[in-house]
Amino acid sequence: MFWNREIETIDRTALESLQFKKLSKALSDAASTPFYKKVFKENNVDVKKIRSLEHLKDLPFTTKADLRLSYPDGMVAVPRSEIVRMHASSGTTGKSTVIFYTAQDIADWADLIARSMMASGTTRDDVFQNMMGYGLFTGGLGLHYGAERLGCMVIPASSGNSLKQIQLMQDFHTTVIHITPSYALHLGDVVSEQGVNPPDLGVKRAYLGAEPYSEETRNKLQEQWGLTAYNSYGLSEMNGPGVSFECEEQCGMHIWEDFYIAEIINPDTGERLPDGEAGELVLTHINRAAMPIIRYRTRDLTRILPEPCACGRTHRRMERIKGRTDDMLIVGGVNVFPSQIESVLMKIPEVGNNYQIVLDRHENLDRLHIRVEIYSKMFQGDLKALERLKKKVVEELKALITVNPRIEFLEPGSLPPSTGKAVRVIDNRKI
Ligand code: DLL
Repeated sequence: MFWNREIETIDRTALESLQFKKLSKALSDAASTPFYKKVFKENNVDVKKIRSLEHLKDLPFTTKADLRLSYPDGMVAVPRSEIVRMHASSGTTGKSTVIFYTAQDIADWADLIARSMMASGTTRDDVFQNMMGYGLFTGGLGLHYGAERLGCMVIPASSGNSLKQIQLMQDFHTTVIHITPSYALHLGDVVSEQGVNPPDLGVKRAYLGAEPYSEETRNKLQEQWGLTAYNSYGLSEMNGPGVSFECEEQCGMHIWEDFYIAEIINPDTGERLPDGEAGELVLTHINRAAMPIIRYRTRDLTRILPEPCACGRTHRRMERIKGRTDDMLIVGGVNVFPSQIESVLMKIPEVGNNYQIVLDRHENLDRLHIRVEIYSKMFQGDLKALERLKKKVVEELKALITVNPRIEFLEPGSLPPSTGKAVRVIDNRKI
């Protein structure tokens, strides 16, 4: 199903010339902002000399630190009176980063989300329960406006308050949900505790995003809830959700290339990599009047899949995010991504829905400690069964990450539940 067949299936040559037209406008808008005026001058960039998409790679990157430096409005390209909304990222370290939108930017974003949701079959007949936080975070309002644009009935539930969520699902026959994967795992458990079988709620489709998760977690959630789950990727700096979305094929997320120019770079050297190679995603927003951002280093690691998709859309897809350049753990010299640990845990049926990775240093040696909730029935059996399970978890983890972890089994509900973005890693080594 297409929201805008013409743009979604546009041929690549036409798409590239549209991208170039929009890029030229974004660059001249950017050049009018205090931040880019300075950066372009320092780097001898004359935006008028950028005559093809290829030249983009000669421009400097923009980083999260740059956004902080230009806080609050050093990257704004329109008069204050044209701005109708701002969002901000959570900013766990330092100042948060603020993003601004004109009325047209908000309308365009809503249209993009409507396109994204329809790509997996959501229509005006659906009841859409939005369980992402409303407020400065983009997850709530971002999909809200898009779902309304599509014509769904929207339940602006926001995150948390699980019993209320379940009641809303039951009373209003929710068919589509938007939720972080960690909250979906937790909510599924709460539904079962209420004596309800999650598939009986009748939810058909889930949009999962805002945090990294593995294919195994998707499979687990699909089974637990009896629904089809689609991956959705975005970041505040690029509007929020809607940068890329999965279609009905569920095999990678279409990057909406009429809004964003995507590049993959080697995170160490900054050099651009060809399609198919894994590296850091760099995005240029070419469709936001209030705040153009050029070559933004997302820190997210992925690959671009250039092969055509069976759905007929010509916008290239990106693979599930493998991790962030800054969430890679180095344990005793070995690089470990939390997503690797999750992929092992979530395919073991006895393992429950929550886990935590704790790193310590003892006598100068790194120790990886994984605290895992397992289903209560495992604690009712004999100790030997628990030992066997522990051995299995350790062996499977060791085979993938080559580090020997210490595993601690916990009863369900022992770890703090997540209602938004989960905090999975506790690194005590820095202290
Ligand atoms: O999380 C926007 C969003 C909301 C996306 C709802 C999808 C759904 P930020 O708070 O700025 O924005 O965080 C952005 O979250 O750079 C990724 O590291 C991570 N992230 C977002 N979506 C995914 C995903 C929103 N599907 C940061 N898979 C990004 C993995 C994701 N990581």
